[in-house]
Amino acid sequence: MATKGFKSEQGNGGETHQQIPAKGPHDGLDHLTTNQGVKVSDNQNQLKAGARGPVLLEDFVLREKIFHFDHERIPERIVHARGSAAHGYFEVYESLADITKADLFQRPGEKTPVFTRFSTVAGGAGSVDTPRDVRGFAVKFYTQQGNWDLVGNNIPVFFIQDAMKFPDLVHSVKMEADRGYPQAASAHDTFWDFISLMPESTHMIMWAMSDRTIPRTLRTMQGFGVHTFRMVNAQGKSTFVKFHWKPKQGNASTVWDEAVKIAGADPDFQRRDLFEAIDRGDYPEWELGIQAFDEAFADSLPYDVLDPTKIIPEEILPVRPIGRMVLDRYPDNFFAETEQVAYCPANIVPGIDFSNDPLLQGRLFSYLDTQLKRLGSTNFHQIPINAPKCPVMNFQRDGHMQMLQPKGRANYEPNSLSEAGEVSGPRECPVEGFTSFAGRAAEDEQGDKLRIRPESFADHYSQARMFFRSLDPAEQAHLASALVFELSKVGLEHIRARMLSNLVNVDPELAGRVAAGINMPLPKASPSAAKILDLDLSPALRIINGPLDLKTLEGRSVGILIADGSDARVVDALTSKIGDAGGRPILIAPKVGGAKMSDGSLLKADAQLAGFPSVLVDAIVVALSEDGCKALLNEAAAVQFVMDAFGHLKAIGASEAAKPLLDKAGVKPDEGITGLDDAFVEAAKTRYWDREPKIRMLA
Ligand code: HDE
Repeated sequence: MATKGFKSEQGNGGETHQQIPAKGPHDGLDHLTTNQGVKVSDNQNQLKAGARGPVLLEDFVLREKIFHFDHERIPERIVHARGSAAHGYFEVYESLADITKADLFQRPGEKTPVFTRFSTVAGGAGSVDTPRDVRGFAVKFYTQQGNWDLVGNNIPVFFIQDAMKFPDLVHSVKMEADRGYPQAASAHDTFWDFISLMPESTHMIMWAMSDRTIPRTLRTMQGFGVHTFRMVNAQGKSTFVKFHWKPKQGNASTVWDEAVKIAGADPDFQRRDLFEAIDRGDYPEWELGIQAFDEAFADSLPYDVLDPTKIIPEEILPVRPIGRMVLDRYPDNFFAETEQVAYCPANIVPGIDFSNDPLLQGRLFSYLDTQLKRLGSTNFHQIPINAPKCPVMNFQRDGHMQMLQPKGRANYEPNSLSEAGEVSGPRECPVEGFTSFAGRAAEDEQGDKLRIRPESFADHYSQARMFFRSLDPAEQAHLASALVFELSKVGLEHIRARMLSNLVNVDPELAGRVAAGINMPLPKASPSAAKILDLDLSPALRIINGPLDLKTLEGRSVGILIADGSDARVVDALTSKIGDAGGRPILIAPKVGGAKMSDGSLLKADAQLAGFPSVLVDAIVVALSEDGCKALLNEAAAVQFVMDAFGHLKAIGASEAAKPLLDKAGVKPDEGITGLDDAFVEAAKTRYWDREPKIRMLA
């Protein structure tokens, strides 16, 4: 059968193509090309022998396109695979010349560009944003002296004290080896088996089970450098430092049920939030602070500052603010920037140095190694997102994907290849070049080769106890309930029992609550390698009623439920008041096209009710007429909208006519339940923790 072919206006999208104006060589339009720069005439059809005939191998346009597509993925990060990032700047407040010679800290007001990536740890790159998990908080400072990476977390301590245990920790938390689940969750046997056998993880477990690991947004979490680092000044004097990032937006977390529901409603909730905040000019900001101290202070503490399972409470050593970071630009391309960025704790600049923290020392090896695996070439530093913004000059050459074309003969040093017989090319700089802090090794910092932990790392429980006892009672209940939830997912009873024994060391009352929650007898305390101390409490560790629990609408969102018959004037007035208070009103209606208001006008909605549950906002307004309410009483999404807002302890402002819906959703009056007036705008600035014991059986 002879079939005539038709040219590329046909096929899928053929009609659209017909509408595109014909392009000629000088028409000023951008033309598709191959990667060799050859213009492509037809991007719809393979090259065939006849209209219905076989495809020809010589179709280099097709083969190049498919070849490139086939190789689009690179290995995802083994940990911290799922992340979101943004560009911005760091601005230093005052000169820190007294403690560091690092160039970025010398001139007040000077700005240094940064690229910051936030991540979860356990899940794959395609996992959800809101599992219970630690968050990575990695900042690349592109300083004039080279890149400095502060690769931290949103929790100031870590699970383990020695890099030797990291692969074991990560294997235990990732999906189980035989069954391939659960993804992005610590609530399973292998994790708790490992944890219960590693008492050094107990302090971190307190943080991991607290509200810190279910942050509301990336903008509302703290960051920490975790390890003790050093700053070194021009005179060579070293000061120990711990780094802290404090969000200007305040600290805010979700409740667990909410985090779980967000995962279904919007798996990209936190990534979207970061993008949208930057997009509307509400730039997220953090203050960088340091706890600076000397050896004598370190020696005075009842724990070791080289032990990454310990903090120095702010009440003992206040955090000195040194600058601020503003994130004001979302990446142009997710893969090129967020995926290819390569952080490395070994990237430091003159004026900053390491401590002997054995976990930090292990990390110094790992990251470079992982970059080679992921990015496939030793030249990954040439990728724009990784490239320093200061000159890079050396005699390193060649390698996969070399982007540079060095000129001349000299590719070694020393040389005498210049015409005058002098060295050609860059040379070392003893004055400004990086020199490691030499220090003087203490007795226990030298000696025989040993695989040993210092005795000063032996206390695994005192700070865990301090953390738990410092929390607000509502947070303590969340923490205990999280332990109950996680251990309830553990099948092997001996693991649960062993974990309970460790918890007795933290706080017998906590252990009792958890034991009751899983209905198991409370075992005896597990042996402790060191005496457990009752350290002074640190209220600065709280989220709820803590120093960063800002009662504010700034940067927060309010979902306003409207339907046919809603009062346009009331909705309008409330919308402006929410906006005036810095909040973001989001109109939600049964149909996205909008609702017909009582005055006959059509008010367009931002979101459709069935696709926008109240977990996606920080407070809700139910602005319904009698008829509107009556109609929505038969809409499960409306009942659930209100029920969840109540259950997640959010403020609810409602019209009189909406009362039947509130009743159906089980809403009981309290301080957070208001009318549609100014009282709502005030109420929406916080959550109602007192409501919780009335609606949820917490441990
Ligand atoms: Fe990491 N970690 N880590 N880590 N880590 C990685 O590097 C590693 C640790 C942290 O957004 C990997 O490029 C070891 C502590 C963040 O790209 C890998 C040890 C802290 C990120 C690696 C630790 C972190 C990573 C995987 C124990 C908080 C994501 C991909 C010795 C202070 C950075 C990569 C980003 C990523 C190794 C412990 C934070 C495999 C061996 C402690 C925020 O190299």
